[in-house]
Amino acid sequence: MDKCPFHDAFENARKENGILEIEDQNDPVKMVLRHKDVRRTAHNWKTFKSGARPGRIVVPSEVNIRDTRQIPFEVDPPEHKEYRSLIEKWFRRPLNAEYESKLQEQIDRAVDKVLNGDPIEVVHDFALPIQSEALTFLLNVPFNESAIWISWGTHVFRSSDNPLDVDKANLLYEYLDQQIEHYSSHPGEDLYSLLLNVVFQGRNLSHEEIKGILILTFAGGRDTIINALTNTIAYFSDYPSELTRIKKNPELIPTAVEEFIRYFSPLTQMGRVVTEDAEVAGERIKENTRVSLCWASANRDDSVFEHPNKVIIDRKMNPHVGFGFSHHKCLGAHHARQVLKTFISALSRKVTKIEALDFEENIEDWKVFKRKVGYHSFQAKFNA
Ligand code: EMZ
Repeated sequence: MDKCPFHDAFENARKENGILEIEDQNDPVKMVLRHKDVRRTAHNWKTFKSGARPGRIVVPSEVNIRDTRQIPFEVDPPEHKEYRSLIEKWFRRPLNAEYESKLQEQIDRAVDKVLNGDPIEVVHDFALPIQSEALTFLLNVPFNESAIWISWGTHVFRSSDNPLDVDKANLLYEYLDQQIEHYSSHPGEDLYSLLLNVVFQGRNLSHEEIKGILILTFAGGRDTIINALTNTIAYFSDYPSELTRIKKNPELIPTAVEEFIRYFSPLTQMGRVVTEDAEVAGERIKENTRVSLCWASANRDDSVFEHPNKVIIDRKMNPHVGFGFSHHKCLGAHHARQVLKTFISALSRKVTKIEALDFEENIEDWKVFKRKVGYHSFQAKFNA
């Protein structure tokens, strides 16, 4: 039985108007819902910019809780490309065989630990540690650092009672200030040292720029990966036969990963600020207002995906936008894909059955739409 479905929250609005407006801290957002419009709008950075006031393109807006610009995602071309090229090679390291085997060892160990038959809480005691431990490989810093990050919980700007938590954000900021300081006198083979030494427009990066890149590295791949891992568990608890199918046909893992990213769409949307009066999906959009690219809606567009509300793990054509689209496409995508692939591989090799016992859904509620992004908690039992 489908106990853990992820419904399409936008079907009617996408078919009827293609645009859905939400209120967000007196700075409304016109969400772009159709796959074609999302891609077109993402391409057009001159009219729909990312380099606005820091925090404004995020929904909910973070302008009231931070001043630091996250780089490269809050920067437009041509500077965007210059920043991105400094770190692109580093973010391709997850494709190396050595990185893959380190991940596999880590995730195999995590899965072995839950196989004793006792129920566990997946979000905090399984997905969060896996995400944080894997992040040590992306930064290439000591494994033990993950213990600190785990203590911050599932999101760096949100806590259970506050969606925009300044105190929490400051934990990360202070931590990064210390780390940048530390590595400036102890250079090594890590991401901090790389950033401290690169040359950008004939100079070194400033502390603030380095921090902006690191905040994004910590924040962007956190709740998104945690939700993707938990949701995958939820899916296999409903469809154990699909896990068996993958066990018999591990070559299905890459298409299964893409399909989960499409179906779960861990990031609902990302905003842009409009630089001149424009029109999207027949709707007039005024200068200096906000639009958003709704990845979650585009990924269920039936003019692009056949049976969009079904998980088809061997889906052939899958032009999903779960990692964004165009020049701002997710820099951490290689890492995220490897984590998910390794995770599914470990589950399929080691687990026969996942029993969902109890859970609390995490619903984004914007009044005009409600969307399930994952779980606040998920109790489950794993049988070897
Ligand atoms: C921002 C964003 C990046 C934002 C790709 O997404 O992730 C959100 O979780 C953060 O709150 O600041 O980093």
